[in-house]
Amino acid sequence: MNGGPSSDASRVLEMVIIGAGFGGLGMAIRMLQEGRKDFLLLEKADDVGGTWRENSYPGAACDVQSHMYSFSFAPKTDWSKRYAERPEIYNYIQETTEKFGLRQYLKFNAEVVGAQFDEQNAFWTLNLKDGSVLTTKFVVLASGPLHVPQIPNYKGMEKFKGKIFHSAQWDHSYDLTGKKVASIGTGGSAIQYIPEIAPLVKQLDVYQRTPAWVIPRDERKYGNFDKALFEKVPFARQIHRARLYWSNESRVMPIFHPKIMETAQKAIELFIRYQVKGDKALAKKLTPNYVMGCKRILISNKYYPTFTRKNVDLILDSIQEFTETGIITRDGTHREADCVVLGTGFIVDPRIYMKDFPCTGLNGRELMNDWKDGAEAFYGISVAGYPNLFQLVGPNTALGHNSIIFMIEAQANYILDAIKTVEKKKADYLDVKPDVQAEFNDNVQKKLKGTVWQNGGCVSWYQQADGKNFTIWPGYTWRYWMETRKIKPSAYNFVKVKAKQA
Ligand code: N01
Repeated sequence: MNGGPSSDASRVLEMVIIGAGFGGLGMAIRMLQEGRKDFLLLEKADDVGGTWRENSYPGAACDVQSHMYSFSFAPKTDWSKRYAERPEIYNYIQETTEKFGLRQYLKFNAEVVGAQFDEQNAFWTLNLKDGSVLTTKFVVLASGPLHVPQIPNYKGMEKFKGKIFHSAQWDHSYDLTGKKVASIGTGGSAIQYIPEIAPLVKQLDVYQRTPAWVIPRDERKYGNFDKALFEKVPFARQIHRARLYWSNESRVMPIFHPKIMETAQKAIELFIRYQVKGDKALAKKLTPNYVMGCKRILISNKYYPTFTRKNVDLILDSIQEFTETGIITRDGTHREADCVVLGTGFIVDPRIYMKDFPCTGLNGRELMNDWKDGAEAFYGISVAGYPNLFQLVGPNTALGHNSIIFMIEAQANYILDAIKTVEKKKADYLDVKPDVQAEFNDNVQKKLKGTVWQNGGCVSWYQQADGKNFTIWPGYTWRYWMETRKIKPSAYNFVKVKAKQA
């Protein structure tokens, strides 16, 4: 920290934003754009970037188009490709951090381990891991839902003498060249690193529990003409962005009508067969038995062909146990491995990954207790009983079809409008009404019924253990944007502390 707003720790800040990924940085920029400088951006690591800092595995790339996967208020005109790879996105995040002068608001190695609302004084107290304490009027949780690696607990795993690491904790000091590698999982991360490491290793065994639907990726690069046009004619870039946006939105229709999706699947089944050079048996193993979209639809032109390599095996038998030198599957086969890569995803349910984060709201209520049946919020942003606390990419606001940056921008605008409304009403805090929140969530769940996200015939991380979908916004993002353009004052209680005490 270079001085900046935190110099006086005893002062109540206007806002503390937790997490310096796309969400936290976007919120911070919007605060500055509104002339609000009394905030801190806390980050548990030592750099910005969130998921794009952590996920450095070979082939890491985005499956949303570059011009959509960037802030509307921080345009980059010279994206190299339709779908950017991790280094370019990470650079964009760094450049945006500098461009908006965010460093002076950032505090690194600052992990928040607890939060309590002080009802008498209407501020939040935040406890940091190093023992320090901050007080703030508003809190924005921007820690993101995909940052705690899910590490499986197989019998005998501790015995394994080789190397094991998770895709989000890639050990770049370990050279995979010429090694026997076992890779577990076939989700968004694995389908990106598998084609990259296959040519390096001696043998790659891919353990697949459930196949993913992988559709073609648009590999086109932007030429110099496009880049110059986007630079010199901002309107041309806006039109391009709008075209990408609406083509993504058009996917919602089949999502609401799984029958339409089943028809689209036929084309992808042909794509799989073509990519594995007509090997019907292999294509069958790689073809999912659930409706496309039930799990995130992935994009790659390199994934399926990897399985035609002589040094790559696709293993469908489930893992029984680890040995000192490899993995035994249920059919009793032992396969040797020098290294095991866990492409096993993340713990997405906040009730699990936030269980050691006490968050105490009005009257001593605990967030994890209020969420015991599932995480819920109003538009994913406000939770009843937790005044002046907001979330980015909270419950039911992740997407299966478009750019999450769009949602983050809508949420940051909403939060700013909420703050302004508190000021306008000369209140000290706002708190969403419990019945409004409950009705909102009933509607979300009703809309999810019948969609591929809820009834696509798969088990996905969109759902909590009892099957309730707690992650996905069920529908068009323009609708979300329209509904969150302004806060609805009638949805909230506005409280003035002094008046209350009098
Ligand atoms: O994780 P996943 P990911 N034994 O949960 C399997 C985003 N992302 O890291 O389907 C055996 O998708 C699991 O099997 P199953 C994106 O939102 C974005 O790949 O549960 N297997 C699955 O195959 C994505 O969805 C980009 O049966 C086990 C895999 O591991 C999210 O991150 C790029 C297992 C996990 O897949 C997570 O992706 C990459 C076990 N015990 C990722 N546990 C962008 O481009 C799990 N599996 C923006």
